[in-house]
Amino acid sequence: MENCYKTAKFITSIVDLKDSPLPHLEEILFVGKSNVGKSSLINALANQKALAFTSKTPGHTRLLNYFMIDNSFYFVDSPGYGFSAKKDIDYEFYGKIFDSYFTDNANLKLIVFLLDSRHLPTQDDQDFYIYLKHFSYPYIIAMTKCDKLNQSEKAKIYKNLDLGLNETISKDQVILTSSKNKDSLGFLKQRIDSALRR
Ligand SMILES: Nc1nc2c(ncn2[C@@H]2O[C@H](COP(=O)(O)OP(=O)(O)OP(=O)(O)O)[C@@H](O)[C@H]2O)c(=O)[nH]1
Ligand SMILES: [Mg+2]
Repeated sequence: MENCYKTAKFITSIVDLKDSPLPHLEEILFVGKSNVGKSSLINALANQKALAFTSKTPGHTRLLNYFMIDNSFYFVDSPGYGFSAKKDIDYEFYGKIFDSYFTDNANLKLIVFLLDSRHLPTQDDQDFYIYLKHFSYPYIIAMTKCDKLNQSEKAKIYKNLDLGLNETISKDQVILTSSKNKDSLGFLKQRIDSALRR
């Protein structure tokens, strides 16, 4: 199974969907809490070290960053929520960016919603999950940093996955990933490819 894409190139950064790059192509969005590993996952899937900038300090990515993959579609990296201690500032900032991005975005084929596998979902995670479900785009949940878990911790992930809606999240909505251990990325790539019907 191929784990990575072949080519990847940074295209542009935007804050409003009306500025999305030409040509308009299908898009895969990566969202999740600050520091959860969005940029790292993009790099790992694209088999590059520093395509999307990663950082130990949360709040690194502040715009929607478009990367063209295999000359045929875009990965979109996004700013992580839960960074500012002042929630109202956070809500205004993310509200503007994501409301525009999620409104009538016909090119958005899949949302990859990232959660840190080492922790229970936070209030911010639950709030964002509920918000993104309003828009009814297809999504999957990628648990990140699974290289840090042992087998029994991995098995518990499904049980502990409370995203605040009292719903049962089916196992095939959830993919265990690690940007360090790329073996796990084949399944995610498969899901992305089928969302793009490639
Ligand atoms: N062990 C391990 N560390 C990871 C993994 N993915 C990311 N990290 C580390 O987590 C930190 C944050 O990673 P980023 O990819 O910058 O996170 P981000 O979600 O893009 O963060 P923001 O842009 O601030 O929202 C970095 O120190 C990464 O090296 C992983 O799969 N395993
Ligand atoms: Mg980032």
